[in-house]
Amino acid sequence: MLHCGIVGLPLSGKTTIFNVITRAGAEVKPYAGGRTDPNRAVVGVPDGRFDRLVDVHVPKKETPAQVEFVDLAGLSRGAGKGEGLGNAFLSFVADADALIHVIRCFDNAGVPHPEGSVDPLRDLEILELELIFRDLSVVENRLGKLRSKKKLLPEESAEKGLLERCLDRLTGEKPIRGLDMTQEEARFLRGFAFVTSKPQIIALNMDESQPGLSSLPNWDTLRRSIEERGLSMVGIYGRLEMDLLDLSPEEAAEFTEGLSIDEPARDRLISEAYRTLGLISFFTCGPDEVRAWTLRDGENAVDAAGAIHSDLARGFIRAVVVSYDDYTENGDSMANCRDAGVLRQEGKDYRVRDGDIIEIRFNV
Ligand SMILES: Nc1nc2c(ncn2[C@@H]2O[C@H](COP(=O)(O)OP(=O)(O)OP(=O)(O)O)[C@@H](O)[C@H]2O)c(=O)[nH]1
Ligand SMILES: [Mg+2]
Repeated sequence: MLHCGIVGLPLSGKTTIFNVITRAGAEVKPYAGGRTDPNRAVVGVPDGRFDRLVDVHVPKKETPAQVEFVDLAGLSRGAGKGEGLGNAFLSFVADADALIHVIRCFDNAGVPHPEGSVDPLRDLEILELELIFRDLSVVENRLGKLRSKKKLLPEESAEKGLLERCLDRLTGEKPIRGLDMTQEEARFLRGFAFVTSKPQIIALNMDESQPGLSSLPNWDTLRRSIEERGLSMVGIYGRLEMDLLDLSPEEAAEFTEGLSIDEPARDRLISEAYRTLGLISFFTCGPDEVRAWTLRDGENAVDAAGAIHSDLARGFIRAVVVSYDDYTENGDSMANCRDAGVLRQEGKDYRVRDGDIIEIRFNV
């Protein structure tokens, strides 16, 4: 299963936000511990379309799409150069498919800030630089090997050219993420598990005393820096939302009065993570089970069949497909959809779209 790693400086609220997302109840401490083993939990992806399909079909079993979240230990200055426990932490980061970068915006005298003061933009840059240093050491290592060879094979010269472009970006203190490259080059680079090429979401962890993102000091500069990096961001009241998990909706409403919480940050973060991971959902519906299945955006009807069962991919004949909107507009019934002419018979190469409702015809 694809997973999203939660990264950030020590004591930025990573475990708190992990608990908000996963309701796992992991231990939250006011002082950074030397822990390296990450907390992990799988969560159902909130999806109004799925909830509606469950309401309509009242199935015996309901299975939402799932993503795993991993709460990593804090990364400190110097981690990217292998100092302290840097290497151990960074190998967990390298394993993740996408990152949620938690940045501390809350002030809390009881929780020391590793840099001595609250400054979100500085913290963003520190972590980014550590990740850049880590990738730089991977690139330099490999380039060193290629450069010491007397004669390079054609594919090795191509690799050298590509890595030199990565080197240029990294020495310019830019992440590999923004490098202009072909799909083939991107696929090749995946083998290096570069941490600065991973999709990233910025989670700004605020305090109840901060009524919204725009109340943060230097908000305009911070927003511009995040936008320039092409990253999406979510504001979250980490500690407050963790405390809300134990309350009834009425009690929670009282607590959140005056704060800019329209939708819980939990749902937004999970949906954003799902999208950032490049995932889409298709649905299967029946009296036994309503289920959301996960594909990578771009996968086809046979991949959809294979997600359900390898037999369905092996004996694939065709997929019977209707979009979510057409389905709901036609009484949530495949038969009605057929009569209305919105049901489609699709072959192996059909590129599945987010929200498709699918039945696989197969023969084994
Ligand atoms: N005031 C306030 N305190 C918070 C907030 N989020 C987290 N904290 C506190 O900050 C401390 C550290 O929180 P954690 O979630 O453990 O932080 P962490 O980033 O996981 O820390 P390490 O894993 O040790 O690096 C705890 O005492 C939290 O209660 C917040 O939004 N506001
Ligand atoms: Mg933690």
